[in-house]
Amino acid sequence: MTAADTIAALATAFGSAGVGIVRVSGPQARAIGETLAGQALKPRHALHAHLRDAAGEVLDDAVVLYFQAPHSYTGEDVLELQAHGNPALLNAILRECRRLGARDARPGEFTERAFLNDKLDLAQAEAVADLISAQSEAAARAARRSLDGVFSQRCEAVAEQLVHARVYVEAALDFPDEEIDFLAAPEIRNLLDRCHADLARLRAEAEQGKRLMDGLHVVIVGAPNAGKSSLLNALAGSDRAIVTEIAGTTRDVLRETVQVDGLWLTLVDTAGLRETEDRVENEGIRRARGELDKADLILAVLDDSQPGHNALADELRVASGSVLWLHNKADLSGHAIARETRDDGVHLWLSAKHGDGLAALKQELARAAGLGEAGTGAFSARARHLEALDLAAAHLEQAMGLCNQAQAELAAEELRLAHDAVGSITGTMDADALLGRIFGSFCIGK
Ligand SMILES: Nc1nc2c(ncn2[C@@H]2O[C@H](COP(=O)(O)OP(=O)(O)OP(=O)(O)O)[C@@H](O)[C@H]2O)c(=O)[nH]1
Ligand SMILES: [Mg+2]
Repeated sequence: MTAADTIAALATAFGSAGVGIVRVSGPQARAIGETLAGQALKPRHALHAHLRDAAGEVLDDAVVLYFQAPHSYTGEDVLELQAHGNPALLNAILRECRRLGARDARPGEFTERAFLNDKLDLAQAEAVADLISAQSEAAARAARRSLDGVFSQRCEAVAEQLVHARVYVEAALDFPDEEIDFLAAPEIRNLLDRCHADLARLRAEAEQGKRLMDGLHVVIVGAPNAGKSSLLNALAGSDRAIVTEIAGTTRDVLRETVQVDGLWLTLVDTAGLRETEDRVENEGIRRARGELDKADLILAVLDDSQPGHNALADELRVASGSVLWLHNKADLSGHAIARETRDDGVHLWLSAKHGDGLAALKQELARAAGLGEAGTGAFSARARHLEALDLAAAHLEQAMGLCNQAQAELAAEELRLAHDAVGSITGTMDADALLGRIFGSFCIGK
């Protein structure tokens, strides 16, 4: 399907650069290119030509590429003009494209056309935007995997199971006398159980993928003087926070965005938790506790040279994020740099001041952020996908209960809704309502 109108936009970032690319897609793309270049275009040939305006003035010399429908990014005729990366010049080329019949593309419109022409499904189209905006190599790789269809295939596998279940339950409707036997059969139970487990696994992986895209929100808490600010500085690789031997040095919440081994982390340093009469410090402590709920991961810092009751353990029992226990000042306590898994989570011994054990900490951070052991396997995902998977799981659970009660008609409806929810991720179902929301967040020219 080719749209009636032809769109044009700058495909490279706006600003001075060696090369700037104007992209054109639609039925007039070829004619526009041939007029500007003054010669015929062959598909997939790099033509070096002078681009001229209506008066015959040379705008620039450029490499002109023409991709014939459907073998192009959008599935339509596409023209790429690779000119010098000067904003004024590129604007002039765009003006000529408009004069020759193109209109300015809306944000994400090229990718929207690719979706409409079945070049990409919806999750892949979103992965294009995620790839462009990925803040780290790990995130970019995950987006690349989603763009390659890894996430979509996983969704389709679950959708396939739901189709089987639907067929089975709908068949039960056709044999009302045997409905109860149908729904109580082990086949359908096993099928629904398997589907439920697969959905849960996919949800967990998608959440990791989302975390990888968003970066990890890490909150550092602990008693005064435990070495929280020292830890922030060690991870940031520079003295961002004030460190002194005085307990109660940090009084406000300090946020630093740092990249650790290719991962983006928002590190939040907080005031040491303790009972105090100091009003300013108390406000800092109140804010520190407020940060806990927003954490993907809590770094609970203990002073290993000051053993005693771990008051932090009581404090963190209420917090939602997962906790990593850091026994700091191992250089003073003499404890070996080590890692232990205990009931309350992973414990690491380290020295923020001297940098010992930091490598192991970075590994734990990578794991928490969604990177596998070898840093592979993850795919990118978004909040929208998680919502859809949650919705699918809720409907599936309803259906499972209804099957147990031999309510075939209601179970069939719940399975349809679960199927719809999974389908909304790749856009095989109910896609139209989502288009505006998804493509509206793209940059123009993509
Ligand atoms: N020997 C040793 N000293 C450390 C280590 N980490 C921090 N310190 C020292 O402990 C003192 C307190 O460090 P900070 O990083 O300011 O501690 P904090 O937890 O931020 O303290 P508050 O902001 O007061 O809550 C400083 O004198 C640091 O140099 C460590 O691993 N080994
Ligand atoms: Mg501090």
